[in-house]
Amino acid sequence: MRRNIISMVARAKSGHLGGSLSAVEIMVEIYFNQMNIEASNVLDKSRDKFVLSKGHASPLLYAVLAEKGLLTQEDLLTFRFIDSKIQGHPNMNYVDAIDMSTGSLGQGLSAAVGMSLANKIDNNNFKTFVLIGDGESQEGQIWEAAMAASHYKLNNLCAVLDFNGLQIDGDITKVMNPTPFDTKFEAFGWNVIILVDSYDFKQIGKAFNQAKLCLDKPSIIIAHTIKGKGVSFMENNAAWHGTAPNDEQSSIALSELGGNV
Ligand SMILES: Cc1ncc(C[n+]2csc(CCOP(=O)(O)OP(=O)(O)O)c2C)c(N)n1
Ligand SMILES: [Mg+2]
Repeated sequence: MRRNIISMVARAKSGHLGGSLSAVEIMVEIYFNQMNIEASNVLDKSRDKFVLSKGHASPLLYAVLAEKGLLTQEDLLTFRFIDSKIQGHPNMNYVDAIDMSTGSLGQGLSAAVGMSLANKIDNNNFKTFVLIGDGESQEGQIWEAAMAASHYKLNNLCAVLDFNGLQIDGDITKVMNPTPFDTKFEAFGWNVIILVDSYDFKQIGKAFNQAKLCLDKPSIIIAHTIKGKGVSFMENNAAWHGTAPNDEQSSIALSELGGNV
C-alpha cells in the first residue's frame, strides 16, 4: 500500500504523502478485520461504513480499497487526473465504496455521527468508523460532533485519531495546541483507548476489540503515529505533508519500501 501511495502522488505530481503513510496499518485493520465490506455487498446499505475525515489522505483510502478489490490498479493510475473517479479528495458520487465526500477538515466526524444515529433510529446494526487528524481536531466542529456522539450514546461509532503530532504548518502544539486528547475526549463522554504502537497489528487489533466491548459510549482510539512512516526522509517531516516526490525521491522511497511499483 505504501508503494501505491508513493506512486500515485509521484505520477500526479500532487497529493498528500505524510498523512497517508502514517495510518496504513490502521486502515488495513479497519478494512480487513473490522468492517464487513466486500465487492459483493458494497451497495448494501446495511454494511459497515467508513469516513476519511482527514480527506487529504485520499491516497491511503484508495490504496486500501484497491487491496480489497473495490478499486483496480488501473484506477490508481488516474489519481488526481481530470475526470478520474479518484480525485485529490474522496468523492462518494464516483466510487460505491466511498461512504462520504470529505476534504474540508472538521466535517467527517459529524457525518459519521449522523450515520451512526440514523443507524440506531433505523434499528440497523452496522458500525461506523472514522479517521480524523490531530491538526484537524483544532476545528470546533469536531467537538460539537464529539458532544453529540456521547449525547446519543453512539456505541456503534468508532473514531481513530491519527496522532502524528504534525499538521501542514508543523508541530500541532505550536500552531494551536489541541492536546491533551485523552482527557478531552473523556470529558466529552467518550470511551478512550490509547494505541501506543500504531504499526503493531496485535496492539491495533486489541485496541479495536476494546472499543467493541464498550456498550454505552462512542469509542475513540488515540493512535500514536509517525507522519511519513516508512520512508526515512519523510518521517516526522511536515515538509512532506503535501509535497510530491520527484523521480529520484520517488525511486529512493520505493526502494526503501522494498519494491519497484
Ligand atoms: C477546513 C479546512 N481547512 C484547511 C484545509 C487545508 N489542509 C489540508 S490538510 C491540513 C492539515 C491537516 O493536519 P492533520 O489533521 O494533522 O492531518 P495529517 O497530519 O494526518 O496529514 C490542512 C490545514 C482543509 N483541507 N480544510
Ligand atoms: Mg497530523
